[in-house]
Amino acid sequence: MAQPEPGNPLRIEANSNRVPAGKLENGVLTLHLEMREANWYPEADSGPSMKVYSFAEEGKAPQVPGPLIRVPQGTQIRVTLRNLLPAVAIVHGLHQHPGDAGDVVQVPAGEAREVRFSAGVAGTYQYWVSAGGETFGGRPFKEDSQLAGAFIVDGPGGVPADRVFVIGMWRSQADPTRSQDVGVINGKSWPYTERLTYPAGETEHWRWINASDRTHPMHLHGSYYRVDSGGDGESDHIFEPAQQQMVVTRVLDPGASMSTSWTPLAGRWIFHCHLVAHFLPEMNLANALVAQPQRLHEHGANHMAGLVMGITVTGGRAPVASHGHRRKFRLLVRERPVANGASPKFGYQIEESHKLTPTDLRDANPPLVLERGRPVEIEVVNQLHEPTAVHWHGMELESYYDGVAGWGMRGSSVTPSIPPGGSFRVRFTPPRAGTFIYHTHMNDEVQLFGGLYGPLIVLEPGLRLDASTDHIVIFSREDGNELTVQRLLNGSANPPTLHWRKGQPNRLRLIDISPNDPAVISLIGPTGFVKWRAVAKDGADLPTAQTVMQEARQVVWTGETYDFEYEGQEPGSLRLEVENTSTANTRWTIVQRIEVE
Ligand SMILES: [Cu+2]
Repeated sequence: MAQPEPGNPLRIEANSNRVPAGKLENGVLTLHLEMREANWYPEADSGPSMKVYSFAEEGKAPQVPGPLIRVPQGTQIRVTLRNLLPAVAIVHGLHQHPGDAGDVVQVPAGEAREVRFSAGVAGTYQYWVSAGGETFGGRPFKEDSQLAGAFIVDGPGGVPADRVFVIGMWRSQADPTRSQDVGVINGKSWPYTERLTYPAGETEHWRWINASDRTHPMHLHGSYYRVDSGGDGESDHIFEPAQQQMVVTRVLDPGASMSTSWTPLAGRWIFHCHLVAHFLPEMNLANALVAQPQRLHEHGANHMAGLVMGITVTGGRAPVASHGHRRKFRLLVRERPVANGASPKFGYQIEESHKLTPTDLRDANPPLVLERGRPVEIEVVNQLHEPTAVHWHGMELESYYDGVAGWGMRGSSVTPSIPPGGSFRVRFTPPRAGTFIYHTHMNDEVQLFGGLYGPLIVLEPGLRLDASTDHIVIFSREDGNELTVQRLLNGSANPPTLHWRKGQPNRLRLIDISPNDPAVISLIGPTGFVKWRAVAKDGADLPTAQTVMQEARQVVWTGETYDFEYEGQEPGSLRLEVENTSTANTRWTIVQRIEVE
């Protein structure tokens, strides 16, 4: 058994989840696990470290995430659990799946236990431990937060060529008004997360497991990914082909898993949690461990930290079918006037044919309305006193224009941040019609809270956005201070009454581009929720089997868009309500009245 030298505690290795732990013989997996305190290096291997509780396979270095348990369906599993921690360890998930969340094993400090069970049904699961640290929603987030690992059961047909990624978070909460978190993917935080490299066009399979106490809307830049399964840790649901969704953002609640398929397009992409609090540059160990975290203004690839993966896809890109002249306009990034001492405010204006939209910067940012297949050149003009960058969220474009400064590339050119007074020409051809977002991808805690976001709508050629039937419902939140926070629906805390016509099909384009907040968006008539039909998710039309009529109530997380169709058959009053989820401490609601006439 590996023993730490006095004054030289064991070092935790990042676990890339490629090699299964234990010994598999004659249909039996034998695995000896220890739980012990050790030094964790979530950033560089030579960087700062902190003590956390971790799992080790006996005789080997401790790992974060814990050793990978991966077996064929039908395997018998024998695990010994030796607890070298100063607290009782309550071990979850080491049982047959589907399983019961209440089926746990308690291992007192200094003791060992053995569990024997059969693997159960094929799927993506996890095991995790609570060992006396603080918890949120039952999940630990402090010293015992990294005691978790992937548990994969493979179906008949062998081990597919996939990758397994475990999301972990350690949170200090030294200052409850700020997030002082260390977020890791397979044990490392950006820019130290594993770099993935793939050839274009070959489908890749991933399994993602959320072993943290927080929800993460996981967003892919540059193309869609398919969600093949979704699990809650105890059971895993494999979707029938007709029920698989193509998304750019999928929400992983604490304990949840997903398996995905992705056909990479050439370029340099990121896959990341869309919550600003989970990819801030401040999200590092040095900041997490102090009472007064420092605000950082990092540039290049270091303008992010935490839950970000970088992916390089080699090869060429097929051109998008296009028509018409390249439409050219300018997008001005400007400061909005604010009262002395107030947080800075920013806005976007479109300048096209010598006309500014909106003319008044205090108005909501303009929707960018583009045409499918029509090339566009947008000159982003930075009139701020700090660098900025614009991400075209959901758009399938070349990575150089994708807005991730210091990472996106074309040839040997790396996407620059746009300096104050500078500009950057973005070129792309939208390949599909749908509901997207444009927003800052730089210094988000200031710029996104300050207002740098807007709807990006792509229409079929020849159509125009008819505001009487096509309704953008964009939810956002401005200002980081809890006391002065403004939750906004279409840029307003008190949106004006809308007038719809009876019997007209209406399209509602739901967008959440708040920094960190889920929104429940619903359409309510005199007798409760009305019915609407789902038509698109993240800008991609749903396959017919998924375009179902349903109760008009949708949870939308940061970085998601949903399109619904509603046909008002009767005159009368409706309410469009945006509120937070019922699990939040403080409740808020924004109501917009709709008169159907
Ligand atoms: Cu997150």
